[in-house]
Amino acid sequence: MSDDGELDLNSLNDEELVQQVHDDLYDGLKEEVEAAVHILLGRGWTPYKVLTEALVEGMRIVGVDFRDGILFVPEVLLAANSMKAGMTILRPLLIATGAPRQGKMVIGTVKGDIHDIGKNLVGMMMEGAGFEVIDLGINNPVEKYLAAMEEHKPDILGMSALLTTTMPYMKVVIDTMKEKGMRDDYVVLVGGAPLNEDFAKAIGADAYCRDAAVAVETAKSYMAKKHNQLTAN
Ligand code: B1M
Repeated sequence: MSDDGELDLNSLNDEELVQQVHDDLYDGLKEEVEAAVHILLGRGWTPYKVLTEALVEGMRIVGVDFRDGILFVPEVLLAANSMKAGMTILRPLLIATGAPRQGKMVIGTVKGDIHDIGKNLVGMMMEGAGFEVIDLGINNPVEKYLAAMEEHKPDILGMSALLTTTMPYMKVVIDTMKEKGMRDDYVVLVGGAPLNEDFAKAIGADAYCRDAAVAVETAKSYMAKKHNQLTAN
């Protein structure tokens, strides 16, 4: 504690500081979260370690208490804004890896759903792995996905859904792609907390991605397959 009673984040060891980030995220203290992210980076933590151990884990705890009715939407919004502020610091570091160009992805959260933290994280990690990412934001109707595919000609379409009520909309998008005869022109990757492999298979997606790291690995392996097919022809 400093003389004015404020907690000096620098005085905490790494473990205490990460615990403090979880608490500050929970309390929606954006500036404290930002300060701690800078401190951890200054101590040599990789951006990915800060992201997963401090921010994502903090948000997981928020999610548990949201589910249990201990936290409500306004508090969770503050926590989400603090998380986003931390991610804003990490983004340029995560994307500046100099990875060779891999391919292009259009990604967006489906219609009716405004959750975007996971999608943003996937976008950041994909950029870091060398993908060009076109982020359509939240609440996307099928028309918006189709228009973006037409305009940007990506290799991959990524869709995110965090609600059991919005995840079926992914099938609407895939079915429309089939109707238009364009399904096989794209790799469709889906993700979001309520999804699983079986669901992805049932709706006709190419793969379910449990988290951002899996999304990157899955996208890379599809790009390698595509490359091999092109060179074989
Ligand atoms: Co919402 N919410 N929320 N929420 N919210 C959940 C999802 C919920 C599980 C909470 C709970 O009850 N435990 C629950 C859904 C229940 C269900 O459907 N089964 C829920 C609910 C009910 C709601 C509202 C309906 C609440 C209400 O109004 N009464 C409402 C709905 C609004 C809407 O969308 N129409 C609502 C609103 C909100 C806030 C606005 C307050 C806020 C969102 C702020 C924002 O995103 N800008 C919010 C938040 C923050 C959450 C929780 C707490 C955290 C989500 C998050 O950001 N996680 C969440 C609880 C939870 O998920 N356990 C919850 C961190 C993030 C890094 O993880 O998003 O899972 P995640 O992303 C991961 C993977 O899933 C994967 O990779 C990411 C990174 O590793 N992934 C992909 C995600 N998308 C991918 C796409 C890909 C690949 C991988 O494409 C290739």
